[in-house]
Amino acid sequence: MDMFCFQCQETSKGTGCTRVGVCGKTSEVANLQDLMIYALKGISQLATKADEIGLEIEGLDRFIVDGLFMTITNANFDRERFLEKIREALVKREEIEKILLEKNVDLSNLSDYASFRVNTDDDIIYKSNSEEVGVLSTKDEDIRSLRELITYGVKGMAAYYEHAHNLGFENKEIPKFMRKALSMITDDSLTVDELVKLTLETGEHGVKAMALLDEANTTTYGNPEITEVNIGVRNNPAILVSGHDLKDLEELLIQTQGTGVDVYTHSEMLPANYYPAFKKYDNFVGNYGNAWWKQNEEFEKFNGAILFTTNCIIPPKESYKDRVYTTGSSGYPGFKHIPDRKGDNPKDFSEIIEHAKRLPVPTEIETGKIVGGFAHAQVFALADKIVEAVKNGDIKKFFVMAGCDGRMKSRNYYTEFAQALPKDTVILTAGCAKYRYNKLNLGDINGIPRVLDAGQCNDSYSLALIALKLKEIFELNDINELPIAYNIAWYEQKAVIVLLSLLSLGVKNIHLGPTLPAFLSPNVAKVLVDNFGIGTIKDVESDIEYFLA
Ligand code: SF4
Ligand code: SF3
Repeated sequence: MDMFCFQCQETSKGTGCTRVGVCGKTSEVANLQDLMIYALKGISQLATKADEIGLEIEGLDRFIVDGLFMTITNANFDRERFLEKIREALVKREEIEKILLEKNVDLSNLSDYASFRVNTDDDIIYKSNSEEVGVLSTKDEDIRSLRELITYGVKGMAAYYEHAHNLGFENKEIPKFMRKALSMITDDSLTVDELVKLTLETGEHGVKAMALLDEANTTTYGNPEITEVNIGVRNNPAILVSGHDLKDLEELLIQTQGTGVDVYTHSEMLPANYYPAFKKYDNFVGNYGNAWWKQNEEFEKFNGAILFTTNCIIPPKESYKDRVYTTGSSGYPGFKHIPDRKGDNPKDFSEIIEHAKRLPVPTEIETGKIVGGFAHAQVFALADKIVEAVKNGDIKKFFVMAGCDGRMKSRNYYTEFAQALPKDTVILTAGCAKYRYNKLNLGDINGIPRVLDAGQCNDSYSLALIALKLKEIFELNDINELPIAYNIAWYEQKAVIVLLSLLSLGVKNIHLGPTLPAFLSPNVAKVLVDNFGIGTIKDVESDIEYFLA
């Protein structure tokens, strides 16, 4: 075994990637990511000591959040960036140690997480390969399962927090919880019950992180509104923006004004089209293509420059790899990386803009429009209409089908499921899962589209707010009494925090597919089934029958 990773839905054989990632991650990078997490756990052990005496370590929140985000599936494949970040982690650790010693905190019994030393790159690689660093170092499979469930939830939380932080929004409680959780999962004395409790607490903080991001996005860019998004192309050179970071998109839109370069969204950046603040840019054309896993084909045809602000990156084809750029936590060896902001100054996108000018215009792959923008404020504005349709029986049920898309054939299920749903049902979606059914023209009910897209996976919070609002309007005691079924598709770790957040809000009977996570041990899966009614998908016909029963 050269590596071990089972954090995403496409893990090899449904059990774990052991030679190379199905995602294209090399064993070397996988092990460096493990060491990155290991170092962050050590930093968190020390930082929680600082938290206990009310000491704030400057820049630490950002450092941990960014380190976690870099290890999310398909975010960063760049060995050099991990080596650099691990070196920085050790410097950070020493800084914290020094501060704690000055305050006479006892550091005589530090764990290996908080005290391991590496001097050269060879040392780092050697350490990253050692048995104590990886996931399998926890021998008890239930403890391992809960530790990883919490780690992946915290990674998802970090992604949400980073976007909010980029817009100048903070809630110190969230990174403090991340440190506490990362530190607690290194504690061998914790029981399964205590870890289950920590898992639920992770969900509670997931809700807080999503609420913070929602506040950051809507305060900065306005509330998403119903929008027809163009999916065709114009005749100018262009940049295609993927990933989830709205601040990066905004700065790029400002810097491309008047340059003759158009900007399009790809995959999870599509919902940027729904924000009022971005509509004023006349070079912001619309969306090109589909979910992340189709990028090989679509980037080739786009012809222009491509910018990744976050996941999901897949190993590139020769035909386009020299015109791809990354920024933020994302990275890939050979792609140019656009450095972070310095203070209040925006990122400098001039190189990618100049590059785009020299490239051919995009090849049209489809024409027409898709409709979205049904985040909470827009849905609340339509509440009367929706409530009336529910009361008079025109809408019988809502299906939350949020989450991720992926390349496995079994995901055709979601297209077939959407097509087979009775005409008196409405799909509530968020995340790149939508690409399985957002171009199907499923019609409307009294003018309400049958697919309501709230936005990115990051906007799943909207779906929870919509459910809570309906509960209030219908004067119900329990969110589970609503005519809402949850059939969620997952792929990476942001979907894990969405799931834990929904559980913490009391949502039951969520179906998760196309398969249950490999990191759930049978006993941990049983806890989720017994307490929350979590299930997985079977086939379209019997699942629809089940949900409508
Ligand atoms: Fe395998 Fe997924 Fe881990 Fe990539 S992220 S190595 S595909 S489990
Ligand atoms: Fe998609 Fe990667 Fe998860 Fe943001 S972009 S939902 S998979």
